Amino acid sequence: EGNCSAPSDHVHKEMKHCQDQEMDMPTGAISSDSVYTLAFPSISTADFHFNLEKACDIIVEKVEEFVNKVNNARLVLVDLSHGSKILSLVRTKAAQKKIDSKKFFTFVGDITRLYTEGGLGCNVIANATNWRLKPGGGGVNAAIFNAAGPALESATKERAGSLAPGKALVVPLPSNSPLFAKEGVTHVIHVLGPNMNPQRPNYLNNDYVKGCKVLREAYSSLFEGFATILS
Ligand code: AR6
Repeated sequence: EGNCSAPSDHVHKEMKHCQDQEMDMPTGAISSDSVYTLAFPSISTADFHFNLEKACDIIVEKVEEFVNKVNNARLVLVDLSHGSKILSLVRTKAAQKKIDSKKFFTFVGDITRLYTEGGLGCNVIANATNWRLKPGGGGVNAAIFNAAGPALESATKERAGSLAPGKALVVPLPSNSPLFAKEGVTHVIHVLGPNMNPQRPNYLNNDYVKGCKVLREAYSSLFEGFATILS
């Protein structure tokens, strides 16, 4: 078994700019016409300490809403390890809800190396960021800003100086960014989730009524942002 929980025919290049690779695809794979792919991490569930079961319910609810609306796109929830609790919770719940596994699946890997290390072409990736939209700080935010180089920092700054919890910001990646050149990523969507970590700004003090509302809003903003790229 590979590192992908999706059928193996999905682990192929299906992006517009990779159409010359079409013949690599096994029969039965999605027609490679234009399957836009958004890879996203589980927002708020590591450094921001958000409850995993609650996050899982929200992820699957929002994914289901999105995949029912859109045809030429798919969503991939990514985490670093095979032992990822959130991936296994979401996989189980998505299967229960019979979500189409061509339109949504989970994947183990570094979100900055999905194509070069995992063979998964993703043209858009989401970042679980901080309110200042600043590089560093650990987690997926540090990894993405690092891999994308200074081009992402300046492209982000041009668009916004900060982000409110629940909001997302779509940033087209300049073609001189290594993440564009090597991985084929054309856009990064920064998302700020709810924070349940007392050491971080906008701490919600365990208020999960507010927290769940903000996390729902965060995924809505993320998927709406992705939809603007599709249209
Ligand atoms: N590739 C894929 N998934 C990753 C990677 C990676 N390279 N790195 C982490 N994850 P987190 P948050 C997973 O903590 O909880 C930052 O410092 C990780 O296992 O990155 O929203 C920001 O600046 C987890 O499943 O984000 C903010 O201040 C998920 O990504 C704060 O952390 C999110 O973990 C945001 O905290």
